[in-house]
Amino acid sequence: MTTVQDLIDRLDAEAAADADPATTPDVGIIMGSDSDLPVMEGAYDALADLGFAEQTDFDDAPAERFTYESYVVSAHRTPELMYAYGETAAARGLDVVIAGAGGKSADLPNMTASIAYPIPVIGVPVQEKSVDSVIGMPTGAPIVAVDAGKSYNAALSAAQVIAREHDTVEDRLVALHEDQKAGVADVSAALHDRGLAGFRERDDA
Ligand code: RP5
Repeated sequence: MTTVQDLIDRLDAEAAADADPATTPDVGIIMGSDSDLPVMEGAYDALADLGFAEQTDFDDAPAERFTYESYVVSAHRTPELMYAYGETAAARGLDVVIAGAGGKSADLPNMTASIAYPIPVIGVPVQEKSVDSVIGMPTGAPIVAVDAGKSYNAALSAAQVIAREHDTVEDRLVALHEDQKAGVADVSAALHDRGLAGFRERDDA
């Protein structure tokens, strides 16, 4: 069984490895519990839509240039792991972290933002009641955050950060936006041209 100390040792070893940044995960996704996964899956979806691959082995990068990793890290149950993740983020080659947590004490995003600084952290309140604890940071302690449940947008924001250095990611963001525009136009025309009944039939098909 893997212990918290095993994971901390792993992160420390990876940080010390001085790996080529082209082979390290670009985005780190962390969440307070695996019960957050259904909400956090939007982030995985967006990164997949942008051609990012999941990296499950730090020492064996996928062929895709842009990658992400994910871990469960609980601010309250495994504070040592949260500290280690935030502290090693830069040395492990992460450019940006997406952190999601639920409940009223959703402290993983805000604490990770403080520990990983200046690596940007994008907070995802997993529930509506988590919004205040994610975004409520004091002056001088920044966090970027999305609305409750909007993990897809969190990943788009993460890609926007990476796109400042990588034209390929910028091009993919623009193409995704164009796809969304085309999708709205297609739906708009279908609703108008088929009328409500015809549109519903198309939806049922
Ligand atoms: C938070 O507590 C987690 O982010 C999760 O949203 C919530 C409940 O966690 P579990 O009790 O389901 O593990 O820290």
